[in-house]
Amino acid sequence: MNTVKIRGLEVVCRHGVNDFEKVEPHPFIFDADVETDFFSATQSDCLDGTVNYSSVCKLITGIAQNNVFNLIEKLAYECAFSVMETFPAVKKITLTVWKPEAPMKCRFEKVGVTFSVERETAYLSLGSSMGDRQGYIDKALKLLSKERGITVLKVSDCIETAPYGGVAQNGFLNCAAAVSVLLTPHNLLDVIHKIESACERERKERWGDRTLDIDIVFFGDKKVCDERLTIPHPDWQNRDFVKIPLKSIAPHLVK
Ligand code: A4P
Ligand code: MG
Repeated sequence: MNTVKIRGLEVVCRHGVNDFEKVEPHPFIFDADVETDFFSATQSDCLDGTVNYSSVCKLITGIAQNNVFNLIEKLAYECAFSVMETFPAVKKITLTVWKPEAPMKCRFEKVGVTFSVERETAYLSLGSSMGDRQGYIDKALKLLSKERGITVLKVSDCIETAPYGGVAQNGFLNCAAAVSVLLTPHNLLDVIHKIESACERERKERWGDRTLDIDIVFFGDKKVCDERLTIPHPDWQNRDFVKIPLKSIAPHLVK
């Protein structure tokens, strides 16, 4: 990956937890590493094949000037997310906000925060075996697409599947979805749990019947293994209810 670098972009604006900081403009300094594949621009010598640093600076300046936030964390998040949402060719941004005139009674050069956002394609497996199964899956896909930082790219057809694992009794409706995400795997899991709750999911027994279950099968080529999350999903290769829908939208992932 190649990097477009911005250093020392100064914007005079109004952010801070104190009331006077929201009134009196003061300087903020932005550094950004914008990762994108600009090889085609090296061949064409045209701006089309890269990310225009002037447009990125304009976007950051506008967000900083047109909002009033308490925290530089929030300012960094809004700027980083907006760059990712505005420039689809950006794979990752690492953005630092410095506040050289933070109101502190001590000598310091500057304080700041760094926030990173990376674009990944994740593959989800959705299943329902209770109530209005198609309704729950449709609602889940709608809620996913409403979430900031998630774009639903592709959805497979739903298939009827027999319960797997010996606990669930009902027939399942299963499908797979490809989503572009600007979230970490754990942030995506939190969103999934929120959507499962909105679809009346109750966790009574593991592998039991459920209104909605969403599993993260892949998250780019990242591997995760901790007490909350295992990616790739550990058992996906043994499950036709995952493999068949997944193969229809991402044949390269399933042999
Ligand atoms: N967790 C760990 N890794 C992941 C991941 N990659 N994606 C953790 C999502 N969650 C992950 O899940 C339990 C915990 O797993 C989560 O809190 C999360 O931190 P859960 O959804 O609460 O419980 P569960 O779904 O009963 O357990 P599990 O292990 O996720 O089971 P599966 O693999 O989802 O299997 N038969 C058919 N035909 N179709 C089905 O869709 N589904 C299951 C459930 C059984 N039989 C089925 C189907
Ligand atoms: Mg599950």
